[in-house]
Amino acid sequence: MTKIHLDRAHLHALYRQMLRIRRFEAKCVELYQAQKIRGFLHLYDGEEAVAAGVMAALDPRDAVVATYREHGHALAHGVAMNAILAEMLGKLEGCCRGRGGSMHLFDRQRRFFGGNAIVGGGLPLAAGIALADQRLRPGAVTACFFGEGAVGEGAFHETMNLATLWRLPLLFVCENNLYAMGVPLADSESETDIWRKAQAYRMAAEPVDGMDPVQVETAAQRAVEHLRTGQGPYFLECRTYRFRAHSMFDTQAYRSRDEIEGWKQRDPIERLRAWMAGNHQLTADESAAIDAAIAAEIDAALAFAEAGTLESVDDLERFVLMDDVVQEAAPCG
Ligand SMILES: Cc1ncc(C[n+]2csc(CCOP(=O)(O)OP(=O)(O)O)c2C)c(N)n1
Repeated sequence: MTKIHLDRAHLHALYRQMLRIRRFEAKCVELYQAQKIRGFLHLYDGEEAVAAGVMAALDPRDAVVATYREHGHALAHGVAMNAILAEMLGKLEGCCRGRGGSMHLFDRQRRFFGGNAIVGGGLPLAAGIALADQRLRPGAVTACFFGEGAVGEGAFHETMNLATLWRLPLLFVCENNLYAMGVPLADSESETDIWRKAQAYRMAAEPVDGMDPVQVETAAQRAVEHLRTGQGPYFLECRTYRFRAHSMFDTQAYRSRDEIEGWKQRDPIERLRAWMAGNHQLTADESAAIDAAIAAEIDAALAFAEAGTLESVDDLERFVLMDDVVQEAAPCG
């Protein structure tokens, strides 16, 4: 049976990771409003328990594929905050030389394979990575995160089918936040218990409270044990909610203030903080120290990103042809 060690240090690590993501994104909002971050910006507020909980069950040999709402996944899988923020500011020092931006974070050495702007686009990629790992890195797992909006895509069903057929070490993590942009789940899906779709593909699957990092991690540990022992793919439907707009501009006419406020009562960060404080697991001093460490990390990342360089226009055609990529890319981690 899967057990996680809920000692003080582990609880603090889960809390710190979620808060780090939340505060990092709050800084991104400021930078966006100051027009230092351009383009789209999709925030993960409210959903942090999913990335923090799943990543706590993974280790560095494992691969991660995510969506355009992926700052938290990249941070939690070990991509450096410096490189992420520099990327978002379009600087050469960014994890994709400033060419990817917010939606396309990528770090081959950390095995973080995007950042994907196409809904459902990460799923077939994840299947390919899992297939390669099945042969080249036995025991490694690929975790693929996607929204419930992706489950109407053909690529979702094709990937599910092949994952079971080939017993791929692939962890499907559906982040069901109830809305695909402005479309409520019940208006687009005949089966709103998303995890049940996996049963049609004979895949192990379960729904999870995505507002609770401990429950997410426990389920993810169960899944990873199953995957590492070659028992085929696993599907987690993490039920969660985004507290903010889909992207930076969205009137949110599709949901009520009461609904948003109701979900905010279940804020994963605040709930864990209150539980730890009430159970002698977090003192005021410890909480202040976590706050200060996160603030210092963000300040340092911002200084690094702002001091970075914009790519020269002369380099515009580099990395367009495969020869440049092969010759100049860093060795695979
Ligand atoms: C193939 C494709 N179709 C449409 C879009 C436009 N689009 C961007 S985000 C989005 C909603 C996706 O919702 P969901 O998968 O639930 O993820 P969430 O944004 O809620 O995290 C859509 C339709 C797209 N990016 N790709």
